[in-house]
Amino acid sequence: MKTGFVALAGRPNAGKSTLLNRLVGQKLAIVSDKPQTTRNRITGVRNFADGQVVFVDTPGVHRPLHRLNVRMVDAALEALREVDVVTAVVDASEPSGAGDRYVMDVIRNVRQPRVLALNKVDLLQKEQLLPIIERYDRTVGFSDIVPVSALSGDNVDRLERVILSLLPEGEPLYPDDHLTDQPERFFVAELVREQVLQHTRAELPFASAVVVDRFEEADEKGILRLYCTILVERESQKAIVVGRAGAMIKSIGTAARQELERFFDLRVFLDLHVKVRPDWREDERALDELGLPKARRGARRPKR
Ligand SMILES: Nc1nc2c(ncn2[C@@H]2O[C@H](COP(=O)(O)OP(=O)(O)OP(=O)(O)O)[C@@H](O)[C@H]2O)c(=O)[nH]1
Ligand SMILES: [Mg+2]
Repeated sequence: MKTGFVALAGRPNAGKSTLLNRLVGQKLAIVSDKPQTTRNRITGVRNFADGQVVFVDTPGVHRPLHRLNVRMVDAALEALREVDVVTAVVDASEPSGAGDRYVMDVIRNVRQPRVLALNKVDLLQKEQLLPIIERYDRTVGFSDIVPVSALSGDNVDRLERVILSLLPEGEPLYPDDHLTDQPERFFVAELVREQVLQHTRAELPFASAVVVDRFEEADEKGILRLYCTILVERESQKAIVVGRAGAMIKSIGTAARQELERFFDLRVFLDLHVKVRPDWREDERALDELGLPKARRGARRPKR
């Protein structure tokens, strides 16, 4: 049996979370077309006939302008030190620039075997692919480079075989029904935040966060009751999230409730509030309360 931890790392918006969900076969990480969607490490376990892989989705590596983003990038860099195999995820449909070079400098310096998942190949012509593969092969050097589409699932099975071949031998780390390390509350907050991201534009997606105030287990009618607060930084942002006569918060709530019902396979009552917490992105205490990972410099790999 092969077993171990595999990080999915790369720039914001490369498709890491889409790939995690595809690899695990379940929606564990929220996805959006805006960068910096993922703020925490998210684990997802996949069992194969010949092994068990703990995939670790990470926040996109970018130049951090707020304390929130410092924590996000730290969490990603730390994950790279803890895993057995690093999978760099690149959006092959985007021209490579300074951000890409920065990430590749980080990847070049990891000690573990590294694989490149060239993602979004559904947006490319076949003949565009070869020069990209050659460039990464020449400039970074990978054990393997696998073109994939996380969206369609195309070639993801090949990526899985490559990753398994690079993992150490060992017994499974988790029982085979263990899917993730994140608690249920985490998924509640994330699924609500996903709808905030989908319904808003410009600064708002970056300036909002979700706190679960109360999580009431399903009652005898089978209804799960969830009470959440959406944090924003300014009154003007609150006005947008609430919307005219509450129209926006209502449609965020309806969409989030449907996602939550699918996730928990239960009927859900969802209560949403909007609260202004000025500059929460710079506020270490707020970030702690939101469960954003504290930088643990020099942390060791997870216990086995
Ligand atoms: N066409 C296409 N789009 C994709 C593919 N994979 C992801 N996307 C889209 O790319 C966008 C970003 O996807 P995410 O999975 O959120 O990207 P991420 O790397 O996790 O982003 P951060 O969490 O912000 O770092 C979404 O709109 C996805 O639907 C793919 O293979 N093909
Ligand atoms: Mg993500």
